[in-house]
Amino acid sequence: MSACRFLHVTPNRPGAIAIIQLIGATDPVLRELTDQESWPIGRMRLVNFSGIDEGLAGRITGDIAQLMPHGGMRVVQRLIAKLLDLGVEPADESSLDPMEIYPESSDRYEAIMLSALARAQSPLAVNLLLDQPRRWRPRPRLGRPITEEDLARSARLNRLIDPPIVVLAGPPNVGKSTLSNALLGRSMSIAIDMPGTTRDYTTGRIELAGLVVDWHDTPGMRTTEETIEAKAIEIARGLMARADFLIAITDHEHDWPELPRAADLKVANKCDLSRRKDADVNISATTGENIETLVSSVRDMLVSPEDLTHPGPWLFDERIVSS
Ligand SMILES: Nc1nc2c(ncn2[C@@H]2O[C@H](COP(=O)(O)OP(=O)(O)OP(=O)(O)O)[C@@H](O)[C@H]2O)c(=O)[nH]1
Ligand SMILES: [Mg+2]
Repeated sequence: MSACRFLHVTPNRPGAIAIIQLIGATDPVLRELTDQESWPIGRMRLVNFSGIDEGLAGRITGDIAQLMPHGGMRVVQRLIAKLLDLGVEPADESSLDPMEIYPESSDRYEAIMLSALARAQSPLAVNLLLDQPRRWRPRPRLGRPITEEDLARSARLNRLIDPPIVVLAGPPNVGKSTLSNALLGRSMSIAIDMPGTTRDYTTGRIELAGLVVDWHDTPGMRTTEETIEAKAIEIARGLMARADFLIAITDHEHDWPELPRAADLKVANKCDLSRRKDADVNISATTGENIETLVSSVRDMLVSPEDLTHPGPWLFDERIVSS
């Protein structure tokens, strides 16, 4: 059965239905997995996947089949474990023709779009990606060369597919972890009234008004004798330097932090106690005041409303150009 490979084509997060594509000699795998003997091409049927879940399965072409279990992470993990047990190896998506992975698509433009849709992390990517085949098909639409402006806009829009890195940096005790926890809606890092509470940086993937980002809380920037904390601050500085978006945060009692590069946004926390005039936005992580404004500012600066509504083509995958 080694001639068959699998590819999980729906995004790697919970959904209603997951799709796992089988490529190659699918027939024996389908038989083994479902206890159903005959697999005519073009017929989907309800099956039991080895007691793991009930779902749809069928052969789309001679060498492509689809398994559609429920989209819970656990079900998908167990089904993939079963496939590995059966000797079905994961396929390397980049080595496959998109039409092979998405045989239901009407052309290569649509197939490449579907592969981006499966990888895209941000809800805001969906409608924009769905419209891309229409924008890229040579006739009658894209009757012009790709411009520098298209490329720059595309690089920004790609943040809808690969989450950008957002880093929060500031002195100890100004409320970095409280803000991070409020945004995450769960306890990501320990926030207490003691400078130096966060000693290593913690990360969480969060959605900011439709844009998914990798959010990094960092330890308060200070000079310290403690080796581990000093090391953590050093690592955090490296992260700040390569962040897609750097937020400087302070409060009325502290200065702005010295950062390895200019901050993209200056946030003053604890506005319930006192405000700062030299901040771009005053917030309170504990009362929630202006948190929505902060969220939409970061979103708009990373992926602007102009980019989202621009009618031009989005170069979301190199392969779309040579289609
Ligand atoms: N009044 C008020 N207190 C806040 C606010 N945000 C955080 N605090 C308090 O400030 C203290 C420090 O908060 P943390 O979130 O731990 O601060 P931090 O910046 O992560 O601190 P380190 O990890 O030590 O760098 C806690 O007692 C919080 O409850 C706010 O908006 N208003
Ligand atoms: Mg902290």
